[in-house]
Amino acid sequence: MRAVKSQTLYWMAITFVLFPVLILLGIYMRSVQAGALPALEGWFYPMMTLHGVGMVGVWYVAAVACAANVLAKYAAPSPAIGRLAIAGTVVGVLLLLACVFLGRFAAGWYFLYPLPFKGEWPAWSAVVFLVSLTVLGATWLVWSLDLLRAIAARYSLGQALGWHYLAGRSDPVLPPAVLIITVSLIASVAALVAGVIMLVLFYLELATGAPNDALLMKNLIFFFGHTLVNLALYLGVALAYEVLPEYAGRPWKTNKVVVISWNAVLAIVLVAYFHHLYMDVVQPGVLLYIGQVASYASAIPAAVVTIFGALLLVYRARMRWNLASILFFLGLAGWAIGGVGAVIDSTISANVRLHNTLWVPAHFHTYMVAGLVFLVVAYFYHVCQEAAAAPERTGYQKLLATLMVLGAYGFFLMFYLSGAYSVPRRFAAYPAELAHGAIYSGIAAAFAALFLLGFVLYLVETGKRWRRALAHAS
Ligand code: HEM
Ligand SMILES: [Cu+2]
Repeated sequence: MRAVKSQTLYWMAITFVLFPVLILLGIYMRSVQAGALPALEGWFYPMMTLHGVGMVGVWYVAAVACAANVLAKYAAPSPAIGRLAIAGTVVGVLLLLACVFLGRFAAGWYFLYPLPFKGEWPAWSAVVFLVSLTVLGATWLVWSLDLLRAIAARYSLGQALGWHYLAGRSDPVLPPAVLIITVSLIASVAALVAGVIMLVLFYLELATGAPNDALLMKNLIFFFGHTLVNLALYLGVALAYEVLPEYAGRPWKTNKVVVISWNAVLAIVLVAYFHHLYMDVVQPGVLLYIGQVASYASAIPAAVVTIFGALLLVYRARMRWNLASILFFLGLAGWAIGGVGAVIDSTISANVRLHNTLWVPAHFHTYMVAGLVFLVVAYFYHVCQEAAAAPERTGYQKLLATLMVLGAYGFFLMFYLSGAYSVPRRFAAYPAELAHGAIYSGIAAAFAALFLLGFVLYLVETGKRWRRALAHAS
């Protein structure tokens, strides 16, 4: 338990270093798109790739690390596997940096087949990229399996999924966070196994020269990518279930509705990815309809049940508002707001217009930045503050939260407006017909800088407590 606690502090340090760097890459991209950095335009696509893979990876591991820390209260994750996860992640990140900076690898965060083999970058950089993902994927698979093992040592599968609640029993007591973490880790294993299969197919093609089936590869990559990103968010939500009650002074317990909805999530999350293939006319049509229905359905159990649950928890409660509870609340809101953007985009008749416009980054940045990031940094602060018990400066905390919210939503709004006015995503420079795209980019860069300022203030507030927590832990 102690080892997992100090590992959580190391994961925080990794996140605190990488996130600001990756934000700077985002600001750099918006500046290039605004036409402000013509000399550096050639780096746009390698940096877009690094930003995308880096952000998704950082926030996935940060969320799993928080989940492991929660689990350590109820079960016994292996400290050795925890160390392996840190080491494997560091090696994977170094390989990623090498292929992007030395090889200018630039196939984007989901490196759609066969692009890695067709770009202007040297062949070795594509191989290093695939090896980097293999190291990361294999490490995270082992980590997820160990956390599931720890859960299985304490609960049977049926109990961990809360099925005894459906029969009217509540013994053993299952905290909702453990239920959600179980669901997410099962999805994580499925996603990572699909990722490993896809990587093996890439290697086979490298070895034999025989081409792969592009449609199969696209299904595998989105099953992997969609599922991984989704479950990272669910892990963030699990943290809110675990911690928000402490600030509300009321319990947030597992009940039948919670059990049914999170079991449904497990089924739905695995088929919603079809919404990434609406433009692939060779994909059997029925799967696309399943994708639309599943995308809608996924909003009900998770979001509606959780959001109503959270509102009931807070309603007329004697809330203790500090940086943690504020960010948890904002994080749930951002998750729901981004979800609305996602449901619009997953509607086939709307997707025909919005596909590959900046609407796509608009909605996923909303639930990643204002959802997942807020939830995780809320938890980080909570853990550090618990250990350090330092006096809290409410005014300062409200100020930095305000800066982060204003910066984030201003930045999202520019993406949404661009998407609504048909500006495509992944354009380093906008042609004259899309001159409005460049204007939105410049405004977005300024808002993103505001967000970064807020985050730096957060780091000052949390960093002090982090140091004290580290001193206690060692
Ligand atoms: C908070 C500051 C952030 C800024 C300023 C930022 C900025 C950007 C920009 C400008 C793009 C390129 C959009 C385009 O023209 O297609 C982008 C893409 C992307 N971002 Fe972010 N972002 C931020 C945070 C995040 C976070 C927290 C995540 C995930 C957890 C994330 C994941 C991605 C992904 C996956 C892409 C797509 C890359 C691709 O198309 O291959 N970003 N971001
Ligand atoms: Cu998706």
